[in-house]
Amino acid sequence: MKNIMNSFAFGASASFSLSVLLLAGSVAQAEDAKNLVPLELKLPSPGFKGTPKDIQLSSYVEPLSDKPRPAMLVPAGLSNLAPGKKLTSSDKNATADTLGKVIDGDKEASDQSIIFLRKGTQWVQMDLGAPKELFAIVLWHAHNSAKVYHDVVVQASDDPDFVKDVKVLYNNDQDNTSGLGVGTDREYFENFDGRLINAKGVKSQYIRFYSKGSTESSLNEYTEVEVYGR
Ligand SMILES: [Ca+2]
Ligand SMILES: [Ca+2]
Repeated sequence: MKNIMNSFAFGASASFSLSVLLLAGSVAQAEDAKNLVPLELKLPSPGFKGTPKDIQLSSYVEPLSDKPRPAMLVPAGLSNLAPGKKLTSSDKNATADTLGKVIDGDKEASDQSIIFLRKGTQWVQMDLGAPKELFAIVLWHAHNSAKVYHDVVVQASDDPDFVKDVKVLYNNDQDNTSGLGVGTDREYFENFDGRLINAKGVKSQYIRFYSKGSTESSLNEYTEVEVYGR
């Protein structure tokens, strides 16, 4: 009988601690919800003008908009975590110096601002050094001409090999040609805005950016990645 009483007392106290934790979590969330601010981005100069040339498009490409993108609301006090972080790639010919250009702050449309990775499904991976809460990611492949990148998939994980605990932040590979799972996001024209991705506060140490060529070339281009978190 004593044992039963003990385990009851333990159970009650554990569930009390859990409630306190959940309450603390929701208080923090409520605090964040009160302090949401528009995410301020510094955009590069537009790289091309006019409507896209006659190019073959998927049925799930988003029309190119000429309206300013609405700002994303994020918790106050975030910063871009990307500068200085370690980058690796599926393309072993890409040196650390080359990959460094993806986080050097230069997101212009000029030739010197763009790096090239080989054909096929390729990725660039960022190691944040420790798990971070991620809220917004901005990705520029190359906006020197009107083109649409294929199989844009952004994943977060605490596993550097992306085998387990993989969280999908974006996936527009609706026909699953890269085999990472059927995406539900849309393809889009690259432009100076970059692609703004809502990471919804997921906590992860590694982020992987996949692509599989564009309507212009089977090579993969990367210009800049920004990661807003804390
Ligand atoms: Ca850059
Ligand atoms: Ca595809």
